[in-house]
Amino acid sequence: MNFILPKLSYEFNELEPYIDAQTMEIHHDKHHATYVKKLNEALEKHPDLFKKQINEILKNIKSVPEEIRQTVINHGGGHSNHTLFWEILAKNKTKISKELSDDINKKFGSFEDFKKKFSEVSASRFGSGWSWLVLHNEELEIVSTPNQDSPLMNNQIPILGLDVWEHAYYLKYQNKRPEYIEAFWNVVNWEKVSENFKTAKH
Ligand code: MN3
Repeated sequence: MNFILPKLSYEFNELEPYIDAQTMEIHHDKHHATYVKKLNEALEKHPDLFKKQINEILKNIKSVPEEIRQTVINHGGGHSNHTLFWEILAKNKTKISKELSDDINKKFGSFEDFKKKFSEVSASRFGSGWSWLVLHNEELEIVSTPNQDSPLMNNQIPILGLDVWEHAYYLKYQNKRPEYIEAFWNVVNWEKVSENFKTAKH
């Protein structure tokens, strides 16, 4: 069973004006689709891996045959990262669970301090990559990965992720990554992030 491009649960234009429809369409239908296609092509050499979930493969990346490992890191990571990204975006789903809210306050001081630190990490990722809120050894952490590297390879469970590749924002924001990051906070699906946190905890 090949990996497939997941459908979005909202329309391309639904996150306007924060993330524009054209960016969403190209990002999902072209960029993400290409990661899925190249992942499938690579796994044809080792079809046993088709039986596994992509996140399981990434967690155990060292068990992936060396000849395809970097391709799986790039394209399997791309598939996993974008799948999470689409899910944690939405408009008007701002209700955060008490469990996550308490943990954020405990770890970062306040919700505003958390946002500030996450935004700084997102802005300072050099080149292409991602910023993440992860659960690592039962603790929340803000981390950043280059390219399409998945936090799962570092034994971290991603709860929230922000794509800071230029393809995620360049049409609307050009070189102004900080404006894209600021806009992102308006379209975070906190209900889904809370659910991710709960699943990761238990
Ligand atoms: Mn992307």
